[in-house]
Amino acid sequence: MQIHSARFLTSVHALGQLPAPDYPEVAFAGRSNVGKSSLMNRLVGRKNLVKTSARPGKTRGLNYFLINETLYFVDLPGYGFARVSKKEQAGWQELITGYLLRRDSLHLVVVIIDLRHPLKKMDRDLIDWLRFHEIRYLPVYTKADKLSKNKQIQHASSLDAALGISREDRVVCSSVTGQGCEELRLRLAFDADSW
Ligand SMILES: Nc1nc2c(ncn2[C@@H]2O[C@H](COP(=O)(O)OP(=O)(O)O)[C@@H](O)[C@H]2O)c(=O)[nH]1
Ligand SMILES: [Mg+2]
Repeated sequence: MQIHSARFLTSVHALGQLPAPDYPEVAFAGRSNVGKSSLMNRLVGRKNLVKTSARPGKTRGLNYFLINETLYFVDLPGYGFARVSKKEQAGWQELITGYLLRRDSLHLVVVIIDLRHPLKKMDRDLIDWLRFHEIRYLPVYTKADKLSKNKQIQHASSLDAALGISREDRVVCSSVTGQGCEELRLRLAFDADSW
């Protein structure tokens, strides 16, 4: 998939505010600070389309980006951020699960996971939940540039084992070097062909 245009459309804070389902959607999910915004920027080749931040947990709504005038990228609020009240967490939990369960135009959830660490409970919970509800997802292991090539291979196979998947089922990438980003674009394009 060659991305030649990308623009911010809207920020959704309630299911009633979702845009008309005119285009297929790829949602991006991951723990706060995992590098979700950076990866989306890298994918679309724009430095700051999606705001990145050293302060985790800032994105609260579902942020819609229109790609090539034919596809939506949806930036989901990062999970696992402790400094948010329980009530507020429950609020966006409801928004996100409602979105993931009911959005018919949602074609794929890209689940971004930090390659440096063993699988976290929240990542496992999300993937178990997506499997249970038969929602298509693609794990992407990011921040690969922080590890040597050998460690990248080791860590990626541990994550594969923890998730019970094989190497064809995921992508290893880095938003800093761009490693894996072309493969990811191809995977999205490959998926788009079947939409
Ligand atoms: N080394 C490295 N740092 C990254 C990478 N992706 C994101 N970061 C850094 O991780 C922090 C969080 O990134 P951000 O994209 O805002 O994460 P988000 O909260 O998941 O959207 C920022 O300081 C980024 O510069 C990556 O692939 N490699
Ligand atoms: Mg972000």
